[in-house]
Amino acid sequence: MGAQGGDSHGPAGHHGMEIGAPGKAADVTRTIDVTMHDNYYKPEQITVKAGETIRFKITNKGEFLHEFGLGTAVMHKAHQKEMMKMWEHGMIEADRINREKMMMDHGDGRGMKHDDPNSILLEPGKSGEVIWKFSKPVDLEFACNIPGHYESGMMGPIKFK
Ligand SMILES: [Cu+2]
Repeated sequence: MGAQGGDSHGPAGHHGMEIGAPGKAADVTRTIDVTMHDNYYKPEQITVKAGETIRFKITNKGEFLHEFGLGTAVMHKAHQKEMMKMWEHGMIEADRINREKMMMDHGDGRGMKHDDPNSILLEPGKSGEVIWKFSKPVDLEFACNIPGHYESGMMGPIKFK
């Protein structure tokens, strides 16, 4: 899939401050359990307050590899392109992370390791957590950017109270 690149994004690609920041465990005021299935989440939407730090406890109850990522629709779109590359390189497969390939240098100098603090990638049966401090209200979504999953509905809105 080679959509035309080089569009009108402009130089500033970092939305970090808008969407909040990685949270500290000591600041967590609330835990939200999220389960991942093929291909949807429970709950279907999440409500937060500006300024609160939440621990998302994520469990993959599906049979496929899934991601829980926080971001704007634009960020998810960009991440989907990265995930497609990881898929093409065999770094991620339908039901597993290929750690050997994940560790290999793909020659483009920028490791494609999946280690963003706003996202977690989990194999079937695995659990993990993302701790996030939300700042101001923005249009946020939690989403799975594994090829085909977002399109099939594996995403939900984060609403601000
Ligand atoms: Cu998924």
